[in-house]
Amino acid sequence: MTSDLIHKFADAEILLDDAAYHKINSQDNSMELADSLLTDIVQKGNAVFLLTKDMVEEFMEGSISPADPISQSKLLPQDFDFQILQDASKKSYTNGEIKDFSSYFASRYHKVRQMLIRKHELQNVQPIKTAHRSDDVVEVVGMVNDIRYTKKNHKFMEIEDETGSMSLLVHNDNHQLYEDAERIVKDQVVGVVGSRKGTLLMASQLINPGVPRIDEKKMDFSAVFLSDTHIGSSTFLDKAFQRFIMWMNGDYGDENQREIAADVKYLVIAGDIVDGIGVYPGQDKELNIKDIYEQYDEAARLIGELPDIKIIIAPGNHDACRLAEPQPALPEDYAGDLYKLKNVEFVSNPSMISMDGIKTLIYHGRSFDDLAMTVKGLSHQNSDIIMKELLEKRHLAPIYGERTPLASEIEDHLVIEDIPDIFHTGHVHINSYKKHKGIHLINSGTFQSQTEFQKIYNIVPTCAQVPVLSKGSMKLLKFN
Ligand code: D5M
Ligand code: FE
Ligand code: ZN
Repeated sequence: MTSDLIHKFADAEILLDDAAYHKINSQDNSMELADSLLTDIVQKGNAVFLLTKDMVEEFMEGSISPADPISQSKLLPQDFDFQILQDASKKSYTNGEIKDFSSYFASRYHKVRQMLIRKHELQNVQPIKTAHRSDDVVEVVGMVNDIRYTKKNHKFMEIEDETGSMSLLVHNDNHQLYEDAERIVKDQVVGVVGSRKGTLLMASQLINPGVPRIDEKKMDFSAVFLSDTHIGSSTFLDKAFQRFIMWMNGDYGDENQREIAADVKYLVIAGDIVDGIGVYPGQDKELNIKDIYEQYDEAARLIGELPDIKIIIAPGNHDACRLAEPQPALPEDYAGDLYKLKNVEFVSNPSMISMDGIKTLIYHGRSFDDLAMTVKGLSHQNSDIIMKELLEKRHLAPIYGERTPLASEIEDHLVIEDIPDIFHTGHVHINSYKKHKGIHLINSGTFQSQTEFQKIYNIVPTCAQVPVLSKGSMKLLKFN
């Protein structure tokens, strides 16, 4: 019993102080109390490292109130409890000028640092400037600004905080550490433990903020995930999409599949709804609908044929939106007919929504191109592994200045501050699914067959395969 309690918190990487432990242990329902405390911490996205008696008492008095959602819960006749928890559309946008640069990176650094300094390995973090003079084991938090290899294939990294910069050496004899280092990318914020040798830090540990294991929430409905429909493209699979619409309406599939359809309450679309225009040279030759407004009209016509469930749409890099992330929600000027559908909600890329209490992080996935290109072992085929890596780094697009355009806002909206129950992405046109620490990682593939561009890059899409989280369990329905 006693050790169960301690183990429970240890598994979530949280230490209990003695008083907190006695407080919880003295309750009749100590294990349930522990569970709800952990759930509460996870739901708030607080990377709590040490739980004190005060915190336990505060929780028991119910005085920790959940964060206010941006929009009020909207109750529709079917009783949807839908909330938009995070959306960058309504935040004041800068014009992305250089002067916002330093505040953008400072925001990223401080948000991730807050998570890192709660880790037990980093209880004695010092500024890089003073670390240069320290003789003991050094703990620092820095943003990676350079990665190189020595002639003997050891790894060099330069990290930086507001007080200075420091070079790290990762020796290739230390296999585990070297493996960790190989997954570190430029511009990510990382914790480092090491010993100083002159001006160099010999790293012994590289620490990501990570995510704790979450308890799965009960789900008495089904949610469907789509992305990359590319409506308007000549390679849009209209017949398959028609079958999908029929299934959603209960008119297609076997009995089992129809039963799933009957439970569907939410549909999330993670970008590239239409193919757009002028996205790449010569795109017009591959378009059936060459007018962007008409592409959205067609999207509205198709989505209008779906049953009266809640539909959430975020943009992707083919949509009529600013490209720099965070991308604001689809503009009404372009997607007027979609806006006329009363059951559709428009959110930014990325955004966080709550579907009857199930928190879902939506991100199109543009940064996958950068990660697949940079990190050995990551590829478009395994976006679930990339998603896991991004969660552990607590950032959706850590690499700055490659293929993913990032707006240099005053605040970095791509830090994963709150831990979702579902992480939904698209972009790679290849389905993937994995459960990581209780979080569903879903990539919803595409409704577009292989394009000329994809042939050149040998990208083989998985088409018309729709992931459905049916009362908590993942099903992949095929419409091709
Ligand atoms: O992306 C469709 C697919 O093409 C997806 O697998 C990513 C890949 N893609 C897209 N743009 C690039 C670039 N610039 N380099 C490499 N791979 C890329 P979509 O967003 O639908 O065009
Ligand atoms: Fe796409
Ligand atoms: Zn895309």
